[in-house]
Amino acid sequence: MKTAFITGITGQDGAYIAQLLLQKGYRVIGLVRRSSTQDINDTRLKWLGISNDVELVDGDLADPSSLIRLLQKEQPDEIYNLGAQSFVGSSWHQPMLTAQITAMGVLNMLEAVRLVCPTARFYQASSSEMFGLIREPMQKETTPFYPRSPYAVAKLYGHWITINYRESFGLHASSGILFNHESPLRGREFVTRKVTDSVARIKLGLSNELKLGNLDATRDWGHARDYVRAMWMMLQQDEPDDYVVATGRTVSIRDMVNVAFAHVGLNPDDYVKIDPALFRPAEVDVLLGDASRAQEKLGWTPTVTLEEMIREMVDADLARLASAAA
Ligand code: GDR
Repeated sequence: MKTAFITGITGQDGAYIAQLLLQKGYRVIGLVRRSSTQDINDTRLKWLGISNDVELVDGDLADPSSLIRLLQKEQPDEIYNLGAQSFVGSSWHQPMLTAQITAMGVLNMLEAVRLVCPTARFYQASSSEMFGLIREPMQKETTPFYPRSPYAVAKLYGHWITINYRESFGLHASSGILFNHESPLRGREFVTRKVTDSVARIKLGLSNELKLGNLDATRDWGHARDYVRAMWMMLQQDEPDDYVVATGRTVSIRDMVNVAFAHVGLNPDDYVKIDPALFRPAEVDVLLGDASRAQEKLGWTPTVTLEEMIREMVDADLARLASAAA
């Protein structure tokens, strides 16, 4: 039986990759941060019905000794480094924390792997945000980067240190440059889930407005369940590499909002208000990925359209709110 070690297991991608690995017969270990004020947030693992099937262990990406101790004990075959301060908006308010976790946390993990289990396969969650002010109309692995937020700058460090450890020490370390990927498990701070949750509340009479920032930005949006499959496929290759994971279609925030409201038969003009406070100090206007390498080398293709995904998310939010009220 193979053992997988996942950082960020309580997040959207961590929960979905844990589910996929359990289905494939892995023993799944997840790193969690203890806090004196909160219980472990395992709502996503519970939602997928797998909270009793994974083993949660205490540690912190900011504490290298905890990582070394855990890898020594668990001796994983595969490591998925998904833990991060992952909200772009917050990275302007907490730039140093973002650097400590999203950048230095990667180095802490790589050092622990190099010292303790150098033959383990390592996945780094890189991000399309690294393309930022895009240098090519479609972004692929060789497109130059131009990060536009403290988050993206930190992710760029994580990306390059992963490549450097692969080249310096021969680690089987791969980096997935994932474009935006969403699902009913997405946090409410991200725009798709904020929209689907609000649309469900408005439909149920629990709210009557939705405040948003820049509606003109466009994103290449896929489904998280499809994207975690690409992560696993990367670690099954003989050779490590970097891969863009994207759908090849970009849609504006405005059009995504329209899909969500249309699904419940409401007009967004009656509810959406623009709030200048929600605009970012520097915006990523357009992202559009070219996932040819993932398609050719991994045989990976996305299976869910944006429209299908948004409708699934609205339905999930309607069901969740209805059961909370019951
Ligand atoms: P992003 O996702 O920054 O692309 O990063 P997010 O959903 O936060 O923003 C997408 C776009 O929507 C615009 N926007 C708003 N965004 C939020 N969150 N809230 C709003 O009210 C709002 N109004 C408009 C934003 O300005 C932006 O243009 C996500 C994260 O998951 C990263 O961790 C990941 O690396 C990348 O996707 C790929």
